[in-house]
Amino acid sequence: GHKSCVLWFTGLSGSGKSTLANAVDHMLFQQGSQSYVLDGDNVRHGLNSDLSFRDEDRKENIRRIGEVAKLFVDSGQIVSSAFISPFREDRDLVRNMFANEEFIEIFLNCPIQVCEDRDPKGLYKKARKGEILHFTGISSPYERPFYPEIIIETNNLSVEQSISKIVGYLKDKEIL
Ligand code: GGZ
Repeated sequence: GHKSCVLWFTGLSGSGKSTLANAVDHMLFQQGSQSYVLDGDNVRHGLNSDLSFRDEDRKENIRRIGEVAKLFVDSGQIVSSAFISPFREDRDLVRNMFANEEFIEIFLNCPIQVCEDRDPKGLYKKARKGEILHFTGISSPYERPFYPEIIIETNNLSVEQSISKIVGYLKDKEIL
């Protein structure tokens, strides 16, 4: 058994949000917990396909994701959400949709140079050339959280170590 909650991953493109969200999801499945991942693949391309990367659209993106996460939490699941969610105000708006213990903000703290070196989709390169506008960290801001529940330095920790840190937190809070 487990308590339902949101694991709200936030960080730059290439900081490891999708990788960790999927790894946590897999681990939760293995140990019999109900869980689900919300990420660009299933939300940005579907429900939010009308939204761009302008500030106002990112705000609406995050608001809708918060509402969807709430539905999943109400249905008893552990939701892992993997979006840049660059604005503090928008993340706090989502935080306030939930009870205190239900919203767990996980800041993937990774230097932009490291994300840019990884550049799995070549997006940083395009952004530097001005081929992608409003790119987070280059031509659009990222506001780091002041008080995240968990901070993970993804350039210093392996996926396994990162998962252990998250699981440790969840057990500590008696969510798992
Ligand atoms: C940032 C962008 C942009 C711009 C496309 N800025 O690394 P990715 O490719 O797979 O993840 C990024 C994803 C960001 O979408 P989010 O919904 O997470 O952003 S937000 O929370 O700010 O609404 C990146 C790709 O989309 N991408 N254009 N301009 N990332």
